Amino acid sequence: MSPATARAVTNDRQAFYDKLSPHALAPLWEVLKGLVASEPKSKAVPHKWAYETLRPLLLESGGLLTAEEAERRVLVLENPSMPGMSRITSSIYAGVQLILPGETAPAHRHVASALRFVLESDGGFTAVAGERTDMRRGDFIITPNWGWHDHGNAGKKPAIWVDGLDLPIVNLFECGFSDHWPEKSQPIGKAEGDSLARYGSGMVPLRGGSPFGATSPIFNYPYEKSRAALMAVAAAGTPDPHDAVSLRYANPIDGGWAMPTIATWLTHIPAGFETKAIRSTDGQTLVVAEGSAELEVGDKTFKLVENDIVCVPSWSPRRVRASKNAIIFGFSDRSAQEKLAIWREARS
Ligand code: 1HN
Repeated sequence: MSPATARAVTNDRQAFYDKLSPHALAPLWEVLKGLVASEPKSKAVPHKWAYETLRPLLLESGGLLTAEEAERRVLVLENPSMPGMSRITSSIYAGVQLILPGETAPAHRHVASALRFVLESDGGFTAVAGERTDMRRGDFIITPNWGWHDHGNAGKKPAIWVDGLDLPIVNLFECGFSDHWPEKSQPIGKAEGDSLARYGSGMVPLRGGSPFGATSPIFNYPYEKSRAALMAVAAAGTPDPHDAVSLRYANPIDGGWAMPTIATWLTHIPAGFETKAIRSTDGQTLVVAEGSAELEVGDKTFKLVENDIVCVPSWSPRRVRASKNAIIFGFSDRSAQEKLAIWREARS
């Protein structure tokens, strides 16, 4: 085709496209390749939030407004490639929350499910659907969809934790509702430890499922128990080449992920151990609970120490090497992807 003919064809096509748009029509062939990629190209970029940088800024926010004024005093972990979109990966929201001694984050509920991974707490507590639980470092705590929840701090030091929510998923489907309890705190109708006693010892009540529907009936998986299990498994065998030593948090009713939309797990990497590259379609957020490690994500390498947070976009190859015995808490949208039968992984 001569350049003049090519120009004429382009002009004809453009003239045609201009006729389409007033009728809310568009030519698929101009966008097809972007819509159906040969493999995922995440909008998110790999990024590390160093706790050393983040913590003083979070504490500074504590001098500006109370937890009650803020409703939730949180610094959002914003993926640098998606500023203003309140998400750490394309489908998951994450933030770091602060409750100072004596403060209350008032009771509310929403369709979005939330998880907490506790970084600092000496008297921090949360109440979920009528049961209170102490928050201790390393605890994985769930706020199920539509469950009332409020947080407090009866201690003398700041309580700080990582929040993960499925908000981008709920908002994609446009099914978000929320509601406020008339008072600051909800009434407590259950004994502390009730859910763990009923569901957390390899036994469950003879009748009935989870009071939280598709979400695990256990709402605090204490670090003490999870860590002991992980380290016993580590002591009993050799680490997996790709997963090191990993256990996932399970719903005791059906053995599935603890939350219907968010997958959560705990990984131990022994000092000196290096995993082989692996990638999966779930965008991941990793929080260093113990030790230190180097994490390779695509062409970036992050040096990680305790409480550092890093995100791994969908389909980015990842590899980790522990410089000191490390324990990492991870969460992602894998739970939702598996239910929709779209999750994939590839190991090298
Ligand atoms: C929320 O309810 C909490 O309950 C934390 O602690 C973070 C971010 C967006 C929307 C709701 C909480 C949140 C949130």
